[in-house]
Amino acid sequence: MFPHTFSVLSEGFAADPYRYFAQLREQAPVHYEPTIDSYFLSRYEDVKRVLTDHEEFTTGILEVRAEPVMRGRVLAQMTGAEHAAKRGIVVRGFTGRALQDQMRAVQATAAELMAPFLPRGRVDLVNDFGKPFAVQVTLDVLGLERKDRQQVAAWHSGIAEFITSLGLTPERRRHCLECAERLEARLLPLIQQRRRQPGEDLISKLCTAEFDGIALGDRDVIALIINVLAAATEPADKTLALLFKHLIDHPEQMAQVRRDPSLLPAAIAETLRYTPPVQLVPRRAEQGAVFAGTTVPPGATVFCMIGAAHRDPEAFTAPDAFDIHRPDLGAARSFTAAARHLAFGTGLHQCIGAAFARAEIETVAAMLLPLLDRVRHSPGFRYRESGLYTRGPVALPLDFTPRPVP
Ligand code: 2IO
Repeated sequence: MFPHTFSVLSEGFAADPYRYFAQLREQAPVHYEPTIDSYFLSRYEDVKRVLTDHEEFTTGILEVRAEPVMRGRVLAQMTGAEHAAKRGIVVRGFTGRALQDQMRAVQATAAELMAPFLPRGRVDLVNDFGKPFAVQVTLDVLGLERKDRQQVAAWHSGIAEFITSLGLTPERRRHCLECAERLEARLLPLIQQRRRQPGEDLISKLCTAEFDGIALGDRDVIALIINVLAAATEPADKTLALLFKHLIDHPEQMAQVRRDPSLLPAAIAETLRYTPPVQLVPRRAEQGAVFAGTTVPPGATVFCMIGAAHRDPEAFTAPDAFDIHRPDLGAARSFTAAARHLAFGTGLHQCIGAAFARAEIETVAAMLLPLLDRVRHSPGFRYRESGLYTRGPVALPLDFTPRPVP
């Protein structure tokens, strides 16, 4: 039957894509999906090639997949001197002193959001904690007001839906574009104000920074803000919940991490390998290409299947095992350009927020682990994930030993 009746758009694949990855890599490593006219690559080697050969495989596809909701061009679409200069500006917003301040805000936010659940001994790590946490941290980084959280969360959902969907109805598309337009209208006066009176936040830095004599215009700033909003928010709650799920499901490794918190970066890196929250990365095959004997035509849309590549036995030994000690993880390099896993992509456009993401998840996990004593799945819970592009638990209800608010 496979691969003729197989579809990445099927209910079976949506329920558990991991069940299909081996067959895909072996029997349909270049899977064509006719209704969306796109090719899905599942082998590590092919995915790596697409992400590193910038001449053959470009980010041109983002003109249609991202630009309409980013309201301008994002870093991933740029190349050469412009890319280097503007990337430099954004990097400075996420390193050194800035990163230290951001992590202090992460701690304060995590403590505040978890407090009401501590005496109850029960929390849904996705819906009670992770989602508001992810949005709040992003607001703090950008310097947006806390009272806007619900509104920004709603706009974020629409924007994320646009970027991550494989086929939108015209109605949904209109809704997503409206979210982006409303957010843009909110941001414009704010940008004018920060240009006059800059603070310590990322928006102020984007407004005032110069790199090699290049400064950012309003269009650039808007697109970068919306990009940071989506990229910092969308995968964060998923990564945190997946980390806790895997550690709860592997009690021995949970005990080791509790005893020795210096293992946390490896546990986070292995979570990103085992279950990457961003499952798909799109590119355009400019001249066409041949993968594993299958030809992809010029101009074709190809999706790199990060989750499938991470389970490729050619790349990782015993890939279906969660093991924070695996020697081929390269834990020390996992949040750098030398990472073996591809959860942050690789090559020229590798995630600019990788170090921030690591610090954020490490900070919140190091805080929560001692607070959530004997943490376990709530009785009767049936685990479910959703999302083909970004993917994570629908919910993660946990029980733990109740305690007074510290
Ligand atoms: C708009 C899927 C949220 C990014 C794109 C250029 C977004 C870009 C990504 C990740 C996560 C998103 N692509 N971050 O895959 O900035």
